[in-house]
Amino acid sequence: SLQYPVVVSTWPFLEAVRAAWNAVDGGFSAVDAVVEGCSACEKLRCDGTVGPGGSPDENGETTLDAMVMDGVTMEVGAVAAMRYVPEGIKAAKLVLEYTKHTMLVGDQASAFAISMGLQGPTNLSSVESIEKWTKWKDNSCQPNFRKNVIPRDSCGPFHPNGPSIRRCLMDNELRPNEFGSVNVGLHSHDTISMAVIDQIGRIAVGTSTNGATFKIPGRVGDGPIAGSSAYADAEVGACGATGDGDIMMRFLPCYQAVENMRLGMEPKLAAKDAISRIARKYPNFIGALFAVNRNGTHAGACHGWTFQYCVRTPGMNDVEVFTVHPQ
Ligand code: SD4
Repeated sequence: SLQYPVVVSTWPFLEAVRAAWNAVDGGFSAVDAVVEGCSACEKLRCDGTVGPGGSPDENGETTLDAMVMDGVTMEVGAVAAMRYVPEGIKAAKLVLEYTKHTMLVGDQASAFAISMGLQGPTNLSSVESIEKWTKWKDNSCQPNFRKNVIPRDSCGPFHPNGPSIRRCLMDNELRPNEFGSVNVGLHSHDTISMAVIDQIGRIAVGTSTNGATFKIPGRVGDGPIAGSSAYADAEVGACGATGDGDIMMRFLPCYQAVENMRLGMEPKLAAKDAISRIARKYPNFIGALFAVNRNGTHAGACHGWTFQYCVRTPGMNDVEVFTVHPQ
């Protein structure tokens, strides 16, 4: 039997799911409910890694990556490395709704969002983000390189206006993993990726994140990439992902999971297969995803950490949290 509407989100972002649920239960479209849900997370600064004031880059600056996708029309709107505008998912929605483009980046994304009426320019730093960055640069500051041959001896030297930062670990102090890559800052929860099936079966997905903590300024992860952090096709279902976007975006895991379901796999197997394809090449990667089919059946899969996602369906009194262990 059909279980509409449905809201699914990465991590126990209960308030975000409640906001999306109230919207979709009140008759909002799947796309609009996704925007409501992700906006709630941005306002609450979920986990300190979504929205303004969250995780900073090497220069101590907070930026936003966000994306929204309509699984009926397959339209996508995304913003990447956006500065000075606190509402990432609303900016993404403006790209989807009012332009013929799919993604805008950097300061031009901010300029577009402000020109379309969003609040800004405002500084996206917070007391917490500055403190996080200060601790990092004074202690564990580690360059985001995977080889020891880069002629770069401090964090953030490519940013002309960047603060001058003390020297990071010496090259020979880098601790590459067995694949030669140095892990970037990944905290336990970093991205909201949300899927909504509305009352008439339309499906949409959205994501919002500050991206990888202490990234090289300009780095864009999986967050704004359709098919990677999230994907929706109303004929099939949807997927949302979280984790090491630098690795995950090489595999388009959410596209894979949705295509797996199209070929007949249940959400559980579809999700597991999408994760396994990454793990076979990168046994140390950290990531997770949920998959939900158009009937509202949902499942999760993860690698390298324990994952939680949360769901609200008509049969539930409130949001329920599901825990998934590495396979
Ligand atoms: C990124 N995927 O930018 C995000 C970070 C994340 O859980 O989801 N961490 O790589």
